[in-house]
Amino acid sequence: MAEPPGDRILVTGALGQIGTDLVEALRARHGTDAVIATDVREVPEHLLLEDGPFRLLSVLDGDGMDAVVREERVGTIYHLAAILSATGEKEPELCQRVNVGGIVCVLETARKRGLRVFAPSSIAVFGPDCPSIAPQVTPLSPTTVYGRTKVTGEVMAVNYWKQYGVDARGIRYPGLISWKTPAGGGTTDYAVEIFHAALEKGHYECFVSADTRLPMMYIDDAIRATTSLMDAPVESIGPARGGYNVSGASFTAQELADSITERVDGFTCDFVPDERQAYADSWPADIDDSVAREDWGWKAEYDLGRMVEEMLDRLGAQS
Ligand code: NAD
Ligand code: AKB
Repeated sequence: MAEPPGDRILVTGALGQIGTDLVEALRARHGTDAVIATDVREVPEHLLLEDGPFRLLSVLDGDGMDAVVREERVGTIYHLAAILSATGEKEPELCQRVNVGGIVCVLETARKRGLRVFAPSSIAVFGPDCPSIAPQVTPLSPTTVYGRTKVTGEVMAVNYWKQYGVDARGIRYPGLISWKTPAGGGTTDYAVEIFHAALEKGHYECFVSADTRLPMMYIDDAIRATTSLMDAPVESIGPARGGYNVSGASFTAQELADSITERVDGFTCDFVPDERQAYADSWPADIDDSVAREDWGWKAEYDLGRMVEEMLDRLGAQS
């Protein structure tokens, strides 16, 4: 492996739901200047990423990525740029181009420049044949284009490790619930939208059925999972390195609505499933994360009640 140009961190897709939180967390740990946020679009005014380095960068621009890595003396890439499931089904070619093309660019840059890589996977790698509590090792037969791109990403990460020694690691994130940035075109977006609707309108029309149960996770747990995995010594990382199962909290859309009703007077929720119901139905209800617990000591801290409290407090304080 080549010597990396430096030890700074580059984050792709930094303006998205996870990126806004992850950049802040990485800057708090490593220093503001050590983390270069990048995205294909300019920083919107309401985001305060301007207090640290930001570069416009498409993950499909291999030469551009290589130049930023050298100029900014990067040693690790957190690769978050992607097209999520609901947008991906509407625009399958874009989804494949960005998700598969992006991981190819990142892994190739890492191979040439000796970088470490974090590249998230998703519960969308599972398909209808998966047991309702998804094991770490099971056939991966996703029905969505997005899910198939995530399986490709996992396989490539493992192959680059085995063939070239690129230390690429990933997590199969559940649906993530956060308050700083809106969710970005996925199936699990209802679990974020419902909080905004509850506080702004007292009502939400949920696009999956009341009994839809999916694995979810609060953003603080997701960020801690990410940094814990990247902090773990390489000897502790096993064959699941391309996509570790991590569990947060599993609940139905009705249970989520009920938990908000307990805390927001008069909140009501209707359930009017649309095409996203089919994607949700193809995913497991819960996750077995025993391998992540064993390999790098993973344990979630937020259950449904704690997460709902925190979301309402944070969003309430913002408005
Ligand atoms: P998001 O949609 O909120 O953000 C993605 C970002 O990528 C956006 O800011 C977008 O501008 C950027 N982007 C799109 N095309 C690009 C390109 N060509 N070059 C550079 N940037 C580009 O997504 P997110 O929710 O933050 O997800 C980040 C990662 O985590 C993705 O890989 C996603 O598959 C994975 N993931 C997310 C969730 C979740 O619930 N948020 C769950 C499982 C996995
Ligand atoms: C989506 O719904 O597409 C994402 C995911 C679970 O990967 N939130």
